[in-house]
Amino acid sequence: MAELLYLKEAEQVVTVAGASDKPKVGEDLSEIGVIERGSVIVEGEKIAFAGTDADARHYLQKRSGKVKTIEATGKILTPGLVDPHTHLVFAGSREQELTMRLKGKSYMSILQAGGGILSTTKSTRAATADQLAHESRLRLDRFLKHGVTTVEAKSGYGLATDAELKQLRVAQQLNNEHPVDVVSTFMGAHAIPPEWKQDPDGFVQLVAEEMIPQVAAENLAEFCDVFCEEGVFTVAQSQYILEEGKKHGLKPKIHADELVSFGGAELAAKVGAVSADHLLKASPTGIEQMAEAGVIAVLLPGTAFFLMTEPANARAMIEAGVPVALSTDRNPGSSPTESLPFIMNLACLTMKMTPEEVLAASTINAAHAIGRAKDIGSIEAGKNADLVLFDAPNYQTLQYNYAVNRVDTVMKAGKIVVEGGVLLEKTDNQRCSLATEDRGTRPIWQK
Ligand code: IZC
Ligand code: ZN
Repeated sequence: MAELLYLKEAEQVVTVAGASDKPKVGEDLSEIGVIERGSVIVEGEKIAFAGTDADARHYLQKRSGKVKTIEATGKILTPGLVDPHTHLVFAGSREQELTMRLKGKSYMSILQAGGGILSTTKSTRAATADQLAHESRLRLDRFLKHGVTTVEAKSGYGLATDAELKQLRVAQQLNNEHPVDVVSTFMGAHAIPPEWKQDPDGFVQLVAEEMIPQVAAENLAEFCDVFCEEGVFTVAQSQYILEEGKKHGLKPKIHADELVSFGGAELAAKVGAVSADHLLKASPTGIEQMAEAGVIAVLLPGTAFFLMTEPANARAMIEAGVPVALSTDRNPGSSPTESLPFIMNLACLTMKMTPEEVLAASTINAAHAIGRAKDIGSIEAGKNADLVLFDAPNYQTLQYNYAVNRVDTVMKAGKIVVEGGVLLEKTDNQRCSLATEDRGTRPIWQK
């Protein structure tokens, strides 16, 4: 019989329980099910029990076999954090764009001049699958050290069939190899590549007629996403791609209303998207329609912070009854961070979400945004034992002591993978531990 793991007497266990069927909305977003002096018992890969420590001791009396105890005194226990929007798999670096933006250039003007997404596309096309896997593994390690146990990962730096498939195969490989679970999204419609600049509709057709069927046939993605934005893909092009994706079993997601109000939120409601992401400029009508259609708003306050713009109106969305989730948007141009806890800080400090709301938005609602709420996102018997022990006396401290990583222990599927803030197993054995992004635009082998 499997040994039981007894996470004993945390100051608080934040369960976020009771919302596995539907994401949390409105006032319910603040109901995070805190158990004071709580304990959790893990059996194999699953949570067997969550409750007060007194009840945990009763539970253990009825069980035979070995029990390993992990003292949680002085710490709080939460579900493993879930990041529902990343551009994980890429090569290259764009740190020079920060200086360009500081000097007044906009994100979109850099893209239109052939930089931005197109710069990352160039380096990603040139990289081998092994290089991409190596670089992305390092990012997954950093996610894990920040308490993130599941991430979504988009393609969209290939922008040609083979290169898109290469990115998605790497994401699938990482899902199999790395402790962090990786849920894949196909995003061939991320930008118009240079070779299609004169014929954007031709590229849209390529995405719909060639890429989507191959991605679906190889089972390489669960979702289909589009960068629906002025100067990138129109509402009509986005709708066409998302509808074609649906025909092949890919559930729609949308990069919506990030830079200008463009009808992205409305389109999300119309196509029945699982989520609409960004929404900095979403219209009041769009927000209303999302609430009616049950589209999850994945908010990315780190992107607004890094692009030095106003964040999304989270309060209006919560009041309208839109389910809200949070994410890093990890990518090399507009949000180069793996710290979901810092994004949670920004959600509080720049969007006025409360500590309770950010916890629900980064766990159960984020799990809903990637179709995983039956298995992860809350601490309940039967769910996967993806858990984080934070070195904090209460959950409010995670937002109060901002920009500090208080992750002590991370458990993934019942196995301890981070202890004392340190990753227990090296996931990558390559000699050079730097990704091209960490090396900067002049790779060290060229110096
Ligand atoms: O590489 O700039 N917004 N896509 C849409 C991104 C940001 C990623 C990037
Ligand atoms: Zn994105």
